[in-house]
Amino acid sequence: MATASNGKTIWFKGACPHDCPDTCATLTEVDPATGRAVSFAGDPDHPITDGWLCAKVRPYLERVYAPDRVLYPMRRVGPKGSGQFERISWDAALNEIATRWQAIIAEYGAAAILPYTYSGTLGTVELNVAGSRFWGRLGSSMSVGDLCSGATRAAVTATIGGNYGPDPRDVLHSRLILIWAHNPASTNPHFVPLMREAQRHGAKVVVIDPRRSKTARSADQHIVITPGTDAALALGMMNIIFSEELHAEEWLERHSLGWRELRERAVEYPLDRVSAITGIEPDVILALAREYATTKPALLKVAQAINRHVHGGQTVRAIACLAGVAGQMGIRGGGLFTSTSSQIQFDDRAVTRSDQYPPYSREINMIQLGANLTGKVADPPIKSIFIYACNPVAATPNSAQTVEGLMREDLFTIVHEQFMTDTAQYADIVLPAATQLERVDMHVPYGHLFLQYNQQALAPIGESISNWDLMRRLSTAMGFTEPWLHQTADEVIDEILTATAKINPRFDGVTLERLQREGTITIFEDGYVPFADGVFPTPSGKMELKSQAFADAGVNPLPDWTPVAEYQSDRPGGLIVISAAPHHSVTTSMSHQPSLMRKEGDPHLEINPEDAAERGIEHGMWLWIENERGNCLLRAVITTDVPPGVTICPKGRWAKLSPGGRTLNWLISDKVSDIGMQATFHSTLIWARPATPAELGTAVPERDMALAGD
Ligand SMILES: Nc1nc2c(c(=O)[nH]1)N[C@H]1C(S)=C(S)[C@@H](COP(=O)(O)OP(=O)(O)OC[C@H]3O[C@@H](n4cnc5c(=O)[nH]c(N)nc54)[C@H](O)[C@@H]3O)O[C@H]1N2
Ligand SMILES: Nc1nc2c(c(=O)[nH]1)N[C@H]1C(S)=C(S)[C@@H](COP(=O)(O)OP(=O)(O)OC[C@H]3O[C@@H](n4cnc5c(=O)[nH]c(N)nc54)[C@H](O)[C@@H]3O)O[C@H]1N2
Ligand code: SF4
Ligand SMILES: [Mo]
Repeated sequence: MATASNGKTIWFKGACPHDCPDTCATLTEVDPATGRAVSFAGDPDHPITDGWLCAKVRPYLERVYAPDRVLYPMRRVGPKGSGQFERISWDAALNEIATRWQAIIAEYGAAAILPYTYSGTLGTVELNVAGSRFWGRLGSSMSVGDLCSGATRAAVTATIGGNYGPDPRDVLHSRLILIWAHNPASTNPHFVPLMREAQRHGAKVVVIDPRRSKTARSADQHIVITPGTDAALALGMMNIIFSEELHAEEWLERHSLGWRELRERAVEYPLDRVSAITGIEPDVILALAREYATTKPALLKVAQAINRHVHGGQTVRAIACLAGVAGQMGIRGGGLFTSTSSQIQFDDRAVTRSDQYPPYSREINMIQLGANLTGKVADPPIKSIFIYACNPVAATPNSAQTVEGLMREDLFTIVHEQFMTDTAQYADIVLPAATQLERVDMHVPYGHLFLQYNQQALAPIGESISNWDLMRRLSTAMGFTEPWLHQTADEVIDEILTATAKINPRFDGVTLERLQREGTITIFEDGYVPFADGVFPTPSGKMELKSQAFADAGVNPLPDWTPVAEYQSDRPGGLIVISAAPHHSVTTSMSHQPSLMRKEGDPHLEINPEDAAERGIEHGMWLWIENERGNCLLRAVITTDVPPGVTICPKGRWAKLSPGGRTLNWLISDKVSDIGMQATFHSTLIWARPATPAELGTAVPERDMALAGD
């Protein structure tokens, strides 16, 4: 499997597992004498990775060999949350889990057990297979809802049939690139060189974002918009396009549903109204609408930020519809690019083996974890939670309630982790998790169209174990003997590829053996453009501008705009806070890695000089940030990168490494979006002022860490 190079070291092909659209192809160099990885790099032969990795993952070996990795099973010995653990054997850990679970099942049924996982890894085996088969067999409750992209998925599925995005390299054919609520310079880095090349060849790059992001800084035009008003902008643009007859009438007539009704809806968004809502000058909106409708091809690239609002579903729908109205769908270099994750679809039954067990006993909304653990869910109550590949204390809304729930004496909490995170701290049993170099997996990217394999480069370090191997061990401990609970990762991949080839001709000849040999497999031919034939995988086969799916869900079938209620607070002095992606970590993964956090600086709040002056805030000061849900301490970064009234607090800090022991997620509500059961992080208002000495107390240790931008 491995490629020998100079006889001394061996290279292994892998895939970056993190939640990032780039799914980079990696190369790990291992010294066979010691079995240690000695270098880690991007694959130069991969068309998107192009031989380089982002700043976050370049030091991956630091993570693999970190002195603070969790390497052995541990049992809590101190009070809950105290972080006091003793090492135990795997046999003891599995025995305790099986015994406790059997007792819970006997008294309450398996629905009292809740698996909780999210995006620590995006591998098919480690996320999707490990997240379904064992739990289905156990008959546990299942977490539903989404921290990331639920409203987007609901909106694009209703409109165009799924997450069908183009090959990112097709941006080289674009003449206009509209980057809407997206910061690829941090969050989709391998798209950026492609976009720059298009820009050098004359394409214009426009960024619509409340803040001057890294991406906005090098755009040709940055349009500053009031957060949560994007649906009004999209509808206003459609109104201009329709009224000036710049819409693609012939295409709409043949390939869409409901364009005349949408035209009526758009009339409700005249220029003056849209300008007042969005804070954008009328002539800027007018020029943008005309330019977008008349420049072909124009790529509309949107990520997840706008779906993390209370009306996220309608907002994404409005933007998606705009691409159809302007006649940009189905053309190379044009189209809508939210995600490519639906492009490569496996036979789902082969992944989950859902034909082998009854439907999950109960669905539990994962966004409201704290509420569910503290009584919202009662019949039966959640008696045990099994958390893996995620860090809900730091990444899920309403952290105070999450902690309250995890402190319950009668809750049996197991956390499978690589590090002693804010969440692992509250476990009764901690189990050691393998990293990507220590396991096999297969990856479907959400930002390009290649299928990737991840070879195992290293033996698991310490007594760590992959997610799927853990499910196999749990199956044995629970006495489950079905073969589909005991296959190796490669056997699982083989089964999935074989089953998929029978239903999807693109998988002809895509075998495990080929995947292992080549590492990266091309599933789509050069020149493939989604919807080039005007056919959409929606119920009508058309682009659904009027959506029955939304109507069925009790949401307006035509896109519309609704103000964010929380922004309309009667209490003066509120500031909108957006927890955008940090440059040096992926949410809370890596937020404890010293080399990366030195670059990220102290947990901070970017605030406009006007807002700072009004509140007596000086650059570098520690601030008391609060709202009715909670509070935390952040350092002030005064910058004109954010407009008055809007602040940025990069997401993903660890509470236990933050002064005061809390993060912004103590202030985030667990409300869900209009559709798609999505968390609404960005629909948040906060109040900020200098922290008093009493509030700071001893919270800020004697150190002077760098501040972002210093
Ligand atoms: N305030 C605010 N909060 C947010 C957001 C926001 O915009 N604002 N964004 C949200 C978004 S978009 C997302 S996707 C979520 C992400 O939230 P989470 O899914 O919780 O992801 P991470 O915070 O990256 O934590 C992943 C954890 O998994 C561990 N891990 C990695 N690989 C493995 C593995 O293979 N096995 C096991 N057992 N563990 C592993 C890592 O060490 C890490 O601690 O956060 C959300 N949180
Ligand atoms: N470096 C790094 N990369 C990551 C991640 C990370 O944490 N760090 N996280 C990964 C994950 S889990 C995800 S989901 C993706 C997210 O990828 P992105 O969505 O690109 O990242 P964000 O920073 O959340 O949001 C992008 C921009 O949207 C803007 N924005 C917020 N609200 C609004 C609004 O109402 N209107 C408009 N027009 N703009 C708005 C923000 O100011 C921000 O600049 O990135 C992935 N990649
Ligand atoms: S986080 Fe993204 S850009 Fe960085 S190595 Fe992983 S896939 Fe590539
Ligand atoms: Mo995400």
